[in-house]
Amino acid sequence: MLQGCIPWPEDFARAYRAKGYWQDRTILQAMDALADAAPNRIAIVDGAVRMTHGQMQAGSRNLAAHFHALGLRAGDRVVFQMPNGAAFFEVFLALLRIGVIPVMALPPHRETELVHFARFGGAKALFIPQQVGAFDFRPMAEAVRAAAPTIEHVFVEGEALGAQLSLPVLREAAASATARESIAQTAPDAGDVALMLLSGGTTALPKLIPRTHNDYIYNYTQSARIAGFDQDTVLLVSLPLAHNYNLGSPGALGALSAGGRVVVSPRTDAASVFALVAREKVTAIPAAVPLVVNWLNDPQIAGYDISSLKLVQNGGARLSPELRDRVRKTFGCAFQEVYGTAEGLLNFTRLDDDDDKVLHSSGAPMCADDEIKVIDLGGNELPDGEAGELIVRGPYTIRGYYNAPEQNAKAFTPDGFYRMGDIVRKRGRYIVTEGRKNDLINRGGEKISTDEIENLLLKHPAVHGVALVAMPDPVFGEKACAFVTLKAGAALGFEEMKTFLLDQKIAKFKLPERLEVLPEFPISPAGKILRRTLREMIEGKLAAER
Ligand code: DBH
Repeated sequence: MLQGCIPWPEDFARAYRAKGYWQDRTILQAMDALADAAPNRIAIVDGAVRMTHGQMQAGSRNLAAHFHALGLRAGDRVVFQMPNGAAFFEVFLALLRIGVIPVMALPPHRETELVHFARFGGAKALFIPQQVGAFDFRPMAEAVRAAAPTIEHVFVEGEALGAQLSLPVLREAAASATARESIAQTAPDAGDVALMLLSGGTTALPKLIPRTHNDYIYNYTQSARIAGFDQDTVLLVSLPLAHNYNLGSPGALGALSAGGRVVVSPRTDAASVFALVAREKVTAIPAAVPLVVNWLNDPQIAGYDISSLKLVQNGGARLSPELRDRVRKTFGCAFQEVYGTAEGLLNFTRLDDDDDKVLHSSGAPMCADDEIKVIDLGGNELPDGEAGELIVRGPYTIRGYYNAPEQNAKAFTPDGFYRMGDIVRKRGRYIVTEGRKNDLINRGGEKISTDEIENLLLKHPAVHGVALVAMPDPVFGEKACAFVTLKAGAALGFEEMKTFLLDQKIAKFKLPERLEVLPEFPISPAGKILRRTLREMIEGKLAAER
């Protein structure tokens, strides 16, 4: 395994193989098998492009030969910031073909993050879009190259600047016979690192998560089984493909592995998404809280035939029971809550679960050998029903971040459990999330679950979105401050909020002691609300008022 990565202990690896979770196949072998079996089957629909498995295979072979001729070798890392689209898959497979490890950056990442990934990963190349919206990535790439001298090549999905290389130009040029020969010799091992995902931490720069072929294939094939994917699956992806949720939980790779296809939506608004659902007969959509809220409140949906839709999933942050039920009724499909992490563990509500589980839980682990425990601050395991931190070990949960011994000492227990950082309760194998470990507000000893109050505030007719954060207080240490966004034309005052919450019969100490109305939330590249930014905002405001 790549130096700087922590493998599973031998006895665990043996057991995971014996139980069939690890099949000693690479992602590339799995994708090539699909292409060999059905070269004319459509894999990716991206605007007017309908790319078959055969085309994707041939295109990725040619690009792999070019990359190899340019000096990229097995075990090298590259920063991969490809935009959502057909080219994303072709380039991704080309890299896997020669054992090059893509570090999966997200489209909103900019110079600071990319320099961090490039330096930290010792990256040899950078893959970027030419332009997204008004932003030209090419000058930024030069700044990254200047700050991270390991970068030898910048590949642009579009026109190249200066010494940069244009992917469309490479695509058009047939690689030399020698280059093609040499890539036929490179066969990565299934125990090797296939890709690196980014940790979702919103409090620091992301850490790199090495995922092996063995564990990641299990990740997307098992989650595809649990989502009921098959060869008729048409998955619409509108969120970043580089994110574990959309890539492999089950996401695009899960849909392809089941024999289905992926439709890429360039936009997330209801009209764009549902027009594509109607046109492409989409059966499944991985969604997230802000999208669900917008779609449910958009009257345009009524104008589209979305009868093909069988499943809408929610991942990234918990969706309230009310909205889960509205998804089922409004879209006429099943709902699945996905609670997972790029570090590994994935929990799903099952398609045949009763309403109590589908509406109120965060699902159960997808693997019988996901060892989950809920622990207290002293590390002691808690009984069912008690709230504590979730920790996990299993066949697709990493044992350590890449090159990060100090963070690993904090993020993993000595016996190899990954600390999820979430406060949860267990009900048998089912998990109910309560909030982040650090999102609990401690008001002079009284703990306030941000999730609980947020869900209550979401019921207010004026409220569109809400985030409860801790604000410093000289007496209590911390108090709760409610940041909200409002529905168009609506208003909400502090007293009205308090009365509304008190009417829900909750303990008074849980009441937010300040209300801040925002036009929109600051969000991370993965679409999560940046609570740390909100905390800094309120700290700044309080300091200015003193
Ligand atoms: O929040 C996440 O990071 C996440 C959520 C659902 C995730 O990584 C996943 C599924 O794979």
